[in-house]
Amino acid sequence: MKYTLIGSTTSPYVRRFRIYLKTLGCDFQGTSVFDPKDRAVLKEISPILKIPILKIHHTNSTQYLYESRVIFNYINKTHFKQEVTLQDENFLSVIDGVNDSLITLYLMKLSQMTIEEDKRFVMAQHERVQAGLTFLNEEILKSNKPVCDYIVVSLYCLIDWIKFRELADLSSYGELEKLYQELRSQEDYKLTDPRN
Ligand SMILES: N[C@@H](CCC(=O)N[C@@H](CS)C(=O)NCC(=O)O)C(=O)O
Repeated sequence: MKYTLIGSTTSPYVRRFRIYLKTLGCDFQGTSVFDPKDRAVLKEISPILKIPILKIHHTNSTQYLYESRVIFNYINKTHFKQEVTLQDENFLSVIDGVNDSLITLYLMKLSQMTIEEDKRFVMAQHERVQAGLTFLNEEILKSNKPVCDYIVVSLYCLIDWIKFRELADLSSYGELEKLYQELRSQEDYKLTDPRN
């Protein structure tokens, strides 16, 4: 099976798959959710206009798959067949929850909306980020690290994206920092650094 990953080089969700799909020889097609021309093309292939999108090249047809978790489940079931424990599932839900809230806050900032405001919606995002990062940090402290490769990659991409966009203060999450330092010299992470 041949695949093309569609996404941007700065998205933490897309970065996961640039790493996770590497051994499958997946092509990469760059796009930007902010560029009007790219958005028009994106709309043709995905009504939800979110990246990543996986293009699956079947023998006589192509198919597009949306949503990182769906893409992960499909790839793991089809190729890697790694066990995903219930603890891993929770890890991934928390990583995605924190990621989604930070993307929301980042998009608000780009839209010149204030994210320090005492509004319920904004406060809920900050609360989720803080509770989520605390959960991840404490689980790792208890040696409950994620087992499945994709989830480790997802966690690294989240931490590095927070640092890259300066979206949260990570100084009180020592275990996350330790994990980040342990992994950051790996070739795959260096090659997909969003700063390049
Ligand atoms: N639930 C989606 C989230 C992906 C996501 O939020 N991607 C961002 C880029 S990092 C995006 O496409 N944002 C555009 C938008 O929200 O309009 C997934 O897991 O794939």
